[in-house]
Amino acid sequence: MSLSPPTERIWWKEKIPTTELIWITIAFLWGLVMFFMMIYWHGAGEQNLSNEAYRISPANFTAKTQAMVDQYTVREESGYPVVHPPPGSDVYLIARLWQWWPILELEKDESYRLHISALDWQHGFSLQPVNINLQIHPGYEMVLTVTPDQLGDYGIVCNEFCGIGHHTMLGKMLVVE
Ligand SMILES: [Cu+2]
Repeated sequence: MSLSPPTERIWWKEKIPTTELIWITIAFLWGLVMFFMMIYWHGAGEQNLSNEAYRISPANFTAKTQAMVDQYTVREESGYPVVHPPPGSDVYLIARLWQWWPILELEKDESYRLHISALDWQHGFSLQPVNINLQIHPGYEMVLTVTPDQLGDYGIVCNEFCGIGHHTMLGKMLVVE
């Protein structure tokens, strides 16, 4: 069966039925409410990350991360350097096939500038169990000001499918006194 044309030639000038008009009005008003709630929640909802993004080359990002690792590594854990940078400093985390590198050890109630970037392709940063999620792209760094307020070992999983080793892409972040 082929499509048949509307019976009325000027179909777009037909009167809108009352029930449809009511639904259009409700949907429009609700859309308006949600639009302003979006702005309100950004400040009061404590659910949106105020992250910044900058262009950076993978080589440049690697160099900055390596410099931090060279200077502040305190020990090793299963082949990964554990880095304890000074409070207030810039800390770097690399996402690549298939690891989060290095392990960052941060102090409780101190602020850091956390930079995250990918060296190869897209990965998803997901901090567990606090559920902080960011998309990580090569060529861009995500920068967050973080102040960890609870002690513990946090897991970092990749939640953006990135190939055969995706499920093994686990990292760690430590918050200590
Ligand atoms: Cu992945």
